[in-house]
Amino acid sequence: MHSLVLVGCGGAGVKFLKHVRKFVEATYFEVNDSSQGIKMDRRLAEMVDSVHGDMLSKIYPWLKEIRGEHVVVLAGLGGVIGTEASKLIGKALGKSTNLYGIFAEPFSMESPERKRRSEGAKVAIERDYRAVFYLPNDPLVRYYPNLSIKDVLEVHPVVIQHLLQDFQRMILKNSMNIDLRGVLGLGIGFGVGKERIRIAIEDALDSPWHLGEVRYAFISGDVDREDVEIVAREYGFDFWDFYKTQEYGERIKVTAISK
Ligand SMILES: Nc1nc2c(ncn2[C@@H]2O[C@H](COP(=O)(O)OP(=O)(O)OP(=O)(O)O)[C@@H](O)[C@H]2O)c(=O)[nH]1
Ligand SMILES: [Mg+2]
Repeated sequence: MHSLVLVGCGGAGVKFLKHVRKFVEATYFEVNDSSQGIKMDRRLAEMVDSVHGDMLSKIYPWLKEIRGEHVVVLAGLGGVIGTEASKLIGKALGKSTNLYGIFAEPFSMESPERKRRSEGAKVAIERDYRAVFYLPNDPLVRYYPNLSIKDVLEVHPVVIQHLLQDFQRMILKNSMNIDLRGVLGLGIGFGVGKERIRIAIEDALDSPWHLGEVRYAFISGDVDREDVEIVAREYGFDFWDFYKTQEYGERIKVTAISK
């Protein structure tokens, strides 16, 4: 298994990390303005844009602790700490590390300031990260009209958990077969019943977070690879893989990645 380093930045990032911890074995770092984990002073967070080169590790000495073959940063964009820490990690580690990001984007009903900060950060993030998944909050409200905002906020941690499980089990080891670069779209799906493989694929295709075309599918569950192959072949994915596990019970899980 590939070793992962997971970094949760800001309130949302730390929250996502707390959930993922129960499911994914990795080295964990929390970066926030609270006393737990790495403490990032708000004042120092606000000056990220003006610090460069050797000064980075002088002003933010904790950057040196974050090292690994594959580093994944989790955050919600739009606030100060999570946004600035994500940019900072990109600037400091992007050239030397396989750096991936999974970012929630703020609701448009939040302040325009948050939107501005989020949009500005995306430019820097896309320059410095190898691959990025944006999971905007807005489409979830349209997608799940019956969920309260509180419940909508709980979708992200679970989706991120599932993506990271597959990252470790199937995605990283197939990095020769998939083009894991740039801005990527995502869908997670589940299926039960007789047609559960197909239902899970359709569910993963039907996501508010896809972009372009769905290129890759990662399928897991308690079935035989041959049965998966029959269905997966019909969809003409550029690449797909299967991981046999009993942990989802009778459910089949599919992670679809688009580009
Ligand atoms: N989907 C989802 N989004 C969240 C959640 N919590 C926060 N966000 C989003 O993430 C953005 C950043 O929020 P935080 O992570 O709390 O902000 P921060 O990085 O701690 O920065 P400060 O506001 O300066 O404390 C918010 O504007 C929300 O849109 C969550 O639980 N789920
Ligand atoms: Mg905060």
